[in-house]
Amino acid sequence: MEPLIREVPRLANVTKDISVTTQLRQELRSNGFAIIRGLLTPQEAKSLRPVVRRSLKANGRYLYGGKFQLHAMYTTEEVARFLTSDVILARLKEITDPLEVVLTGECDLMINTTSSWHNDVPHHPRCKDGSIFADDTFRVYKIAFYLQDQGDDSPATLKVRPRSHLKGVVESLPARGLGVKAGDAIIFDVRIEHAGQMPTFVDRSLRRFCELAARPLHLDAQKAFTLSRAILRRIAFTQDRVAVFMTFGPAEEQTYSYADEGRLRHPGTRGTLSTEVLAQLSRTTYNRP
Ligand SMILES: O=C(O)CCC(=O)C(=O)O
Repeated sequence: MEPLIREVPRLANVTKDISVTTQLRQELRSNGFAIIRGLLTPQEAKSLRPVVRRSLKANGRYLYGGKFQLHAMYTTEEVARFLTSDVILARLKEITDPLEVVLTGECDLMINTTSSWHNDVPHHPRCKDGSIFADDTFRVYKIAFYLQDQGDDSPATLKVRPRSHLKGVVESLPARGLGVKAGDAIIFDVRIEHAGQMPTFVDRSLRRFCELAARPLHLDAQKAFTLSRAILRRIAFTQDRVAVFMTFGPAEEQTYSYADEGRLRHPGTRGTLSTEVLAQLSRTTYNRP
């Protein structure tokens, strides 16, 4: 199979400029997010889009006006190859260094879902007393690849409240849109408040209508919402919003317990992967002994 992403010898891709790495880590620690520009070439990002679409078509769930798939790297060979490629892992290792990088196994694909403000730790036991937000040693991150250009002011752009990873849910913190080009990667602390594409008035009305109409007609309301929204998007020539997300952290207890929590909530799914990819996943993904 033709690789989606350049084959780079292990460690050859580590950034030569130590100040770039230091800045990346500082931004993550203090702001709770950072952008790595051009991690993928535009061609690589373009080749990934049909892979994500196919995977979502075969496996995804209708949700929030789009489709969403959990644990995609366990079902889709090309996604697993891409996310565990040396190009990606070497950059993640720069963040977790001197510890090895560990993938938690959370890996989501999405197309056209709508969103609201949230963080990714509401179910974590240390979220209830807020102690997770006071812990500056906590380093669990998500890497997000949006596979189309999204300008700073576009409704499609990921929005974050910088520094909220250390404060919890704080609506008064100003939000910032993270404009990206296809191929850029956004890394964010799983504690940060963030939001994807907000539903418009039309989305909210359509959703309400689908919920009301679905019950008597014995339809799946989420599916009806997604499909009717897809028709509206097509009429308006709106480009699909496609993304890949993966969670990682340093090889230490904080990452392992975050992974355990995730597995309790979403027990894993497994597809048919090649022996080579399975071996790569078991080398890089956390497995509680
Ligand atoms: O749809 C988006 O861009 C937001 C994704 C998100 O909130 C998440 O992955 O936690």
